Amino acid sequence: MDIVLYYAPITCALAPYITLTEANAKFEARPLNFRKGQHNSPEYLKLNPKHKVPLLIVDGQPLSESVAIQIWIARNFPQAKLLPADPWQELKAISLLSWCSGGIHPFLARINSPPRVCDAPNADDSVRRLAQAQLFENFKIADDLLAGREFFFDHFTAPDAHFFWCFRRATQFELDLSGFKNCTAHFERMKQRPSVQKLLAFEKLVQEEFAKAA
Ligand SMILES: N[C@@H](CCC(=O)N[C@@H](CS)C(=O)NCC(=O)O)C(=O)O
Repeated sequence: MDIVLYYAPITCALAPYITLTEANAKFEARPLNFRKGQHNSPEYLKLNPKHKVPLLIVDGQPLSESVAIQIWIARNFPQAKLLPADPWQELKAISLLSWCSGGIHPFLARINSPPRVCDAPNADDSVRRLAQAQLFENFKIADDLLAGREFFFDHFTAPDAHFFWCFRRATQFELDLSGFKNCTAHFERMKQRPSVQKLLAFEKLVQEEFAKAA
């Protein structure tokens, strides 16, 4: 099986990089340089007209959307137990993945780039303030879910990787995250995992390459 992951530093494509690594999958991570608009190139748009990462190519067939990608990885590498075995718990994990992708990520995107959602003059601060309030409401829910636990389930699963990305993205903005003690502990725990360390080393390398090419 030939697996390619289109990836860009900082982005939510970090999450499938982590789970593919946890699964011990042989895959090629193909970095896209967003600053150079590589995600909008005609070649990439043929693969993903939504011009987004992550994108998984399996034996030449593209699969977009984090949730589907995570389920594909979990199904194809069952030994990694990336989703809980119990059917109900598995659905709870898919629910968490959907929440990260559709319920948390959009607020991070708004904080990162207010003009993408509002072009009224001088609206940036207001967009950021509202997005932060909704982000924090979601982080409070995650903080409660993580109380007294190492992971969302009884072992590391795909939602841990996706939520790790969400929280990490929030740490890159000037936000006071000190109220989310369990999320912070989860974040620190995740950083210790060999898969995450491999990802962070890869990200650094890619960023250095991009800086040279700037
Ligand atoms: N719903 C998608 C969202 C993916 C997404 O928004 N990716 C961002 C990076 S975090 C991206 O590629 N943005 C580039 C663009 O919108 O042009 C998923 O969960 O996979």
